[in-house]
Amino acid sequence: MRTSVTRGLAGLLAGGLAMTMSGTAIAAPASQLSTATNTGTTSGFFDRLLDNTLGGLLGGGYRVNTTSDSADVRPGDRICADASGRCSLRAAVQEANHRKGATKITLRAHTTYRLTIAGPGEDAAATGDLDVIGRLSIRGNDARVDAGGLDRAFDVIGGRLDVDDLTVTGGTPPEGESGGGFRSTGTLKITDSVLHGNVVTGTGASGGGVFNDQGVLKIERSTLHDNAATRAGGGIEANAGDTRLKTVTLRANRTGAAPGNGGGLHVTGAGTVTVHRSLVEGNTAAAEGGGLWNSATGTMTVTSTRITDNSAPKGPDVFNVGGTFTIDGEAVPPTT
Ligand SMILES: [Ca+2]
Ligand SMILES: [Ca+2]
Repeated sequence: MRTSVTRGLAGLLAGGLAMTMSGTAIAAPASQLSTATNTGTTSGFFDRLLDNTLGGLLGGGYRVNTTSDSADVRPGDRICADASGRCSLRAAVQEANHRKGATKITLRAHTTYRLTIAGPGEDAAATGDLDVIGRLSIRGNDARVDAGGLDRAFDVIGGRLDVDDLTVTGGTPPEGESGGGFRSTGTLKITDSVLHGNVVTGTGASGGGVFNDQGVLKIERSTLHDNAATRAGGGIEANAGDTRLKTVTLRANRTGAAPGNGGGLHVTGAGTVTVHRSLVEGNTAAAEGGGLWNSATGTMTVTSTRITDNSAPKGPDVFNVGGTFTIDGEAVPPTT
């Protein structure tokens, strides 16, 4: 806040416009007012101010206005601003993590946001993946987040993330880590989105698209295609927890070769998985369950879903170790 006020006063002295909100002077530096290309017009600037300063202060959320991958200069002051005063996706996530309530982040339509700040193994969204500790929703407007192979895209650490109308690609965490696009120990909901080209490698690496680590995962009206994992769950790995898919396409995801189970989706331990009105097609596993793989203690309930053209040496479409696995009410016996 202090930074903002200082910058504001500087702007005032330089001839910028100012306004007052709750006794705090918020000024528009002249340099920003005159930057027509990126800020639009004076009213564009104030739109941005309303979105990212007042919006942040009042709880209205943040509108991302730069494709730069840049950190917030002062996380926790409620103002989404990198060093150049712009609100990046990373800065918005950092601010959202400091808020108690839910925060809405809106992306520019049809725009690619590429993560460029290396540094995996960091959990405050400052480097590498975008860590979600608070509660936030991202309205993608058909935008795209490309993790650029530096790390996974999103890491939900006990928080809640709702993602809508977003493509997530290029996620690759360090070797041996799970969750290429998303890793979640919290609550993750993905709607009207596409996950493709996310890859996890190395021993134990599972969930090329999504790794639900004992959390709650809901995916609706979305497609996961061409994601890959070394261990299991080319599309999705459910490590226990609760996983619900509705109107989801799992296509051409793959696992291999250690051990290489569950090309489309794999559940480990006593997880609950429901798959409704979906398509599981053309996924590949190096060993078992090209489409869906259920554990000895897992409960997998599949309804009104087409499972076709998947491939694996054992159980090309589905593989059941011995848990409760039903397809349209019919029990799937343990695969031998
Ligand atoms: Ca800030
Ligand atoms: Ca991180």
